[in-house]
Amino acid sequence: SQLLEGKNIVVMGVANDRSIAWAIAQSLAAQGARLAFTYESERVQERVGKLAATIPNSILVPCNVTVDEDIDALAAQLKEEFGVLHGVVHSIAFAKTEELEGMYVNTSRAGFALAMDISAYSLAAVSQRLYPLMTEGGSIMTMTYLGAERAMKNYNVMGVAKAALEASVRYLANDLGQFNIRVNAISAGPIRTLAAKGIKDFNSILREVEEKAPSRRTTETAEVGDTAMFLLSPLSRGITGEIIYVDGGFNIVG
Ligand code: 0WD
Repeated sequence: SQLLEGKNIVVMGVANDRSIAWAIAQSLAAQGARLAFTYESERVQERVGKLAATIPNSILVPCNVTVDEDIDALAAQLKEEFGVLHGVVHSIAFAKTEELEGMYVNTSRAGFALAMDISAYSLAAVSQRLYPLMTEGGSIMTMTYLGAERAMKNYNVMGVAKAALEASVRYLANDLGQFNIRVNAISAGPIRTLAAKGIKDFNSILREVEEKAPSRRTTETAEVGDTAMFLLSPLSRGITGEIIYVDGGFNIVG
């Protein structure tokens, strides 16, 4: 039998077929989940729509997480289509490319605010409006990176935003536990995606992982997908407020 049969899950952050959210969607669909995909803007609607169309029974909803009305509309549409919601996949981040190189000390006020808004606050904004639909309990998960804990070259303001995101995971987990809703994050090793393109010198980051990680190779999106599936499934029912590493063990070495 399938682990997510009868479960309704919203997947936020598919940009293309290399997106981590897309691999997560594959793992969830393989276990029988019914999926809703959100897309940021008309810019990506067609691309995300084509991908969503390959997953039977899925729906497609617009949602720019910087716009409260969009998240309100998402909640209303999910209530109408699904009735009950069981899971949320938050796989969204953004910072201006000029903030992702050079010294963090040069971060602008506007760049800081934007990175924080899209990459950290959005998890709270989405959880706030969607947890009332999770009347049978559920699981919320997000994506983070080691740059939250360590000052890593070029990651800069995104590292600060991820630190806020990880703290947010703990506060949300504490708030929502009473409703049988768990909140966790996956800290993934570096993966070549659209978002990674914004980070300067990404190739050398991948090379360092191949040299130093216990696994001696880089992380694959499918590995993140399967761990996300575990976090969305009852198998992880004892886990909340946690950051789980899917990085081939890189975080345990130098
Ligand atoms: O190495 C990596 N790729 C890692 C990524 C390692 C560890 C963590 N992560 C995180 C990212 O920080 C992000 O939180 O995983 C998450 C997903 O990132 P991804 O799959 O690597 O990147 P991508 O395929 O670009 O998906 C991120 C998407 C955006 O894509 P673009 O490239 O168009 O900015 O986040 C979405 C958008 O689809 N997004 C938004 N969605 C709604 N509203 C918004 C927004 N305002 N802004 C960005």
